[in-house]
Amino acid sequence: MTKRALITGITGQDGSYLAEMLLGQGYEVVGMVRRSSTVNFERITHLMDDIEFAAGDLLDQMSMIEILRTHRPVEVYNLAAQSFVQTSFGQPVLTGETTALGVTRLLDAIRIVDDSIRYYQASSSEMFGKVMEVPQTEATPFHPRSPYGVAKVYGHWITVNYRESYDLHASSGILFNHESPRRGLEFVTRKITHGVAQIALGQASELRLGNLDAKRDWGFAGDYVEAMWRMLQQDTPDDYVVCTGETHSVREFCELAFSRVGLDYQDHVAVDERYFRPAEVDLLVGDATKACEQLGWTPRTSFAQLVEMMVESDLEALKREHGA
Ligand code: NAP
Ligand code: F7E
Repeated sequence: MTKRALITGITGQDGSYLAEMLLGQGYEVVGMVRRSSTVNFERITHLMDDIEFAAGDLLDQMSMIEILRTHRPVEVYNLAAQSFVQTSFGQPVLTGETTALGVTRLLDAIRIVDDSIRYYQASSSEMFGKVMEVPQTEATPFHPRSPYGVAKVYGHWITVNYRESYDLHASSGILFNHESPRRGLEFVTRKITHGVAQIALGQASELRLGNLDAKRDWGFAGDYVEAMWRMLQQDTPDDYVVCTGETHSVREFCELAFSRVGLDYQDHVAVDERYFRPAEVDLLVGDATKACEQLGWTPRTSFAQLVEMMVESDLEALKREHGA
């Protein structure tokens, strides 16, 4: 029988890769989208004929109850969030409403409409924040460093709570940073690769960044959505760290990205305090042993391959745009 999955956040980076993967497996995919004054479907243009869209918002519980009643999914992937850490300092209440309370609204909608639905929560390595141990595992205590991180801790624990209170098949993936050519331009990796492409093509000369010493465990989003799906195929719901186990600084990312086009990052990168955060997460590096052993999941894309893929994609896109 064909399985139907609901994805919230389908217009986002991960939503687009997950939709592709599920459609490839024969799923019917329903994507929840919120109203906006302009269309925002760039990442899923190639899937428009295959996805069914449903209007809803994490801020509006009735809209989600209605979607569940109408579309009757067997799996729900909650990827929607205010996901940019920097913005969460400027809009902490909106971030809490969406990224924290939005999770309760959706879990409650599931409990009311059909408690047999399997649920995936997009938890985050930002919950580890000021890290209590290296590397971070499912057992590492949380110490978030931003309103976004705090909201994700709430979303994580309410998912655990609904699993324990109402026996929901609800799992959390504690995903470390994952990137792709579809990453939003405000995130550091894409900002760098887009900037490198502009500089290489003579469209810019400088790239202004914040803290170059922050270290992240960066993987490829296309690999990570597979882990989400695997979690919901388990008999028992659980929480899993998903990461590469390698960490690199923003500076290293710059070095490699600029070197792909034969340039030295030191000639083009300027540090700009506007991009510093009130509290920083200095180092993230995870241990995905549990996901590897229980889900049979491992990342396939290396750091160097990821950087190359993103630089190449931005170069191609800018050349197309400018008719080169
Ligand atoms: P993203 O590109 O920023 O996408 C976020 C999605 O959420 C978009 O589709 C956005 O819709 C939607 N959204 C925002 N507010 C909403 C609301 N009130 N109601 C309904 N939809 C709303 O994020 P991503 O990188 O794909 O990440 C997916 C999820 O994983 C997020 O929950 C993120 O916090 C989490 N996460 C990401 C990473 C990572 O490294 N990428 C790591 C750990 C966890 P619009 O297009 O309309 O704005
Ligand atoms: O920053 C530093 C910045 O914004 C990474 C989200 O997907 O992953 C993401 O959150 C690091 C930080 O991602 C700039 O200070 C330096 O230390 O790319 P980012 P993030 O904050 O790690 C987690 C796992 C999520 O869950 C989030 O949703 O890079 N950095 N200079 C900069 N960052 C940005 N954005 N811009 C700069 O110019």
